[in-house]
Amino acid sequence: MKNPTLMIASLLAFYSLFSFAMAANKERTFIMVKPDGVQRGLVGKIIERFEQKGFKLVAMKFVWAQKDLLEKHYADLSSRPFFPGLVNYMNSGPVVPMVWEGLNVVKTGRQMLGATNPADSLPGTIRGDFCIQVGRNIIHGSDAVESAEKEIALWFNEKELVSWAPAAKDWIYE
Ligand code: DAT
Ligand code: MG
Repeated sequence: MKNPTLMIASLLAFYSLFSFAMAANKERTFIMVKPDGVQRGLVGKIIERFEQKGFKLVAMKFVWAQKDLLEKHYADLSSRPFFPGLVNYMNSGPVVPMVWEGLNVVKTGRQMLGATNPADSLPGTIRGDFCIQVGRNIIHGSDAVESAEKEIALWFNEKELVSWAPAAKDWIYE
């Protein structure tokens, strides 16, 4: 390629495509094992699903969440009749909030969780395999990139989001 302008333009195009792809791989979602998942000893199995898929763990903690945090987390549902019961259930024991990162992790994460009501969750999904009723559906996952950002900021501060490169990344992404 003899034309320097063309060469620079090609390099720029390559670089922007490359950084676009890299940014896509950095999508994040908020996943939380609910109190029933913790009490039933399913934390390890749930983490395993996300790990074995190839998603990257960015943050995790073990907390007994206060009601005001849970009310904020589920603020969109505050007018629903099941809201007080939902907050009580979420406050009935410790939970495991996590941040997972990867290509399309929000949508794929929701697919891995299965339908909200375990009666409709397909076998092979987390809810489909491990629970029976909507009020004991063991896991939360963000439903959109925007809600994921809000939820991550609600449960974690910037310093708790760990920056690291998994050794397997070049074997997960082409
Ligand atoms: P999801 O958790 O799949 O995002 P959601 O945001 O609509 O579902 O509701 C949050 C939680 O509230 C859900 O995981 C379980 C509970 N919930 C939802 N609908 C319910 C209902 N009709 N009766 C009882 N609990 C319900
Ligand atoms: Mg939801």
